[in-house]
Amino acid sequence: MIRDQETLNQLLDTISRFVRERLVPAEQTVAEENAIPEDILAEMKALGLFGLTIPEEYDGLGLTMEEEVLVAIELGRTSPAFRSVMGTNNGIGSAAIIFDGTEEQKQKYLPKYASGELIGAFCLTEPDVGSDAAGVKTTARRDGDHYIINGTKRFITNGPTAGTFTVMARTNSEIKGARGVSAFVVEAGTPGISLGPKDKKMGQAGSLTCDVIFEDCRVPLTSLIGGKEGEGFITAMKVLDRGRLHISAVCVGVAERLMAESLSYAAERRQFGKPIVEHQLIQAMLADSKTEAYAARCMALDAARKRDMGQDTNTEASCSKLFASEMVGRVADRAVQIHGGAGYMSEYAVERFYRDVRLFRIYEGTSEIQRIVIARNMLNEYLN
Ligand code: COS
Repeated sequence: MIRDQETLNQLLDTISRFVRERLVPAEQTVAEENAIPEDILAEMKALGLFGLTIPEEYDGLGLTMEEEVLVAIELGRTSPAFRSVMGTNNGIGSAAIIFDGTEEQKQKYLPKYASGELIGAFCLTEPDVGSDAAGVKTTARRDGDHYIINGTKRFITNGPTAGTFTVMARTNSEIKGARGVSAFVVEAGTPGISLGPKDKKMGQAGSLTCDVIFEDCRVPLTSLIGGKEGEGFITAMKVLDRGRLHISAVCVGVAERLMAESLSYAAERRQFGKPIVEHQLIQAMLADSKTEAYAARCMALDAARKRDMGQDTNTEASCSKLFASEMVGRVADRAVQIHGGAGYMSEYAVERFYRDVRLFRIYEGTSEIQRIVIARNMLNEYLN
C-alpha cells in the first residue's frame, strides 16, 4: 500500500513516462510481431509492474484497489497487450492464492509473481464452459496423496508463457454445480500438461492465449488452493470481482488515449476551410466520449474506494465493468469516425484499438453476465 500521496504520485508519474516513452513507440512492432520485446519485459519487471497487487510481505507493492485503479488507467493509455502480459500476475493469475491460498502456497509463489520470474495464468474457461462457470468439466480425482487432473482449458491468457496455472476442476462429481469445484495451483512442466497452438485473435496482438490440456496430470495434495475442496468456484468469483474493477480502469485509460488521438487528429485535419475540431458534429463526438469516460472513471474509483473500506462490491464491480467496457467500445467507434478514412487504415493507432477494445465486453465476464449479477443482487436486496 502506498502510504502517502507524494509516493503514489511518483509511481504514477514513472508509469506514465514509461508508457509514453517506451511502450507507445513499441506498439506497432508488438502488433506486427505478436510479441513483447524482451528488453521491455525486463524494464517492466525492474519497475515492479508484475507485483503491483502482491502484498508487501511477499515482495510486491501491495497497492490498494484505488491505487491499482489509478495505475491501471495509466497503463490503459497504450496497447492492452502490455497490460495483459503482467495483468495476470497482478490479478487473475495470483489472486486465488492471495485470497485463499495456504501460507506455504503464498510463500512459494507470490514473491516469484511479484518479480515476474514466474507468470501466473487463470484456467476457468473450457471448450463447453464459458459464462456458466459453475459447470466446470475438468476433473481432479483424488488418488492417495495426489490429485489426477483431466480436462481442457480454453483461451488462457499468458498460457504459452505461464509458470503456474490456477486451475478450477471438479473434485466431486456428485455435485454438479459450484460446490463440486476446487481450485489448484499447477506448475507448468508437470507431466500431463500440454499447450495448444497460440490462438489467432481479432486484436490484442502481443497478448498470447492458448488451450491448456491436462491428461492424467498428477499434482500433490499441496496444490489444492487453501487445502479445502469445494471452494474453487467461490475463489474464482472473488478473483473476478477484483479483476472486473481492474478491467474497468484499463477501459478508462484506453478511452482517454483514444480521445487524445482523436483530438490531435481533429485539430490538424482541415476540411471546409478549417480544422475539423471546429465543426460542431466532431465536437459532439468528443464531448460525448469525454463525458462517458469521466463517468466510467468515477465509477471505477468509487467502487475501488468502497472495496478498500471492506464493503462487498460485487454489484459495483459488475456495474463498473459493464459501463466501462461498453463505453470504450463507443469511444473507439467515435475515434475511428473522427479519423474518417484514415481511421480505417492500420497506420493509425485507432484502427488497432478499435479491434483491441472489443474483448473488454467479453472477458472476465461478458456484459450479459454483468447484467445478470447486478439484477440478481438487486433482487436479493429487495427480498431480504
Ligand atoms: N464472491 C463470493 N462468492 C460468490 C460470488 C462472489 N462474487 N459470486 C457467487 N458466489 C458464491 C455464491 O454465494 C454461492 O455460494 P454458496 O454455494 O455458498 O451458496 C456460489 O458462489 C454459487 O454462486 P451462484 O449460485 O450465484 O452461481 P451461478 O452458477 O448461478 O453463477 C455467475 C454465477 C453467472 C455470476 C458466474 O457463473 C459467472 O460469473 N460467470 C461468468 C464467468 C466469467 O466471468 N468467465 C470469464 C472467463 S474467466 S477470465
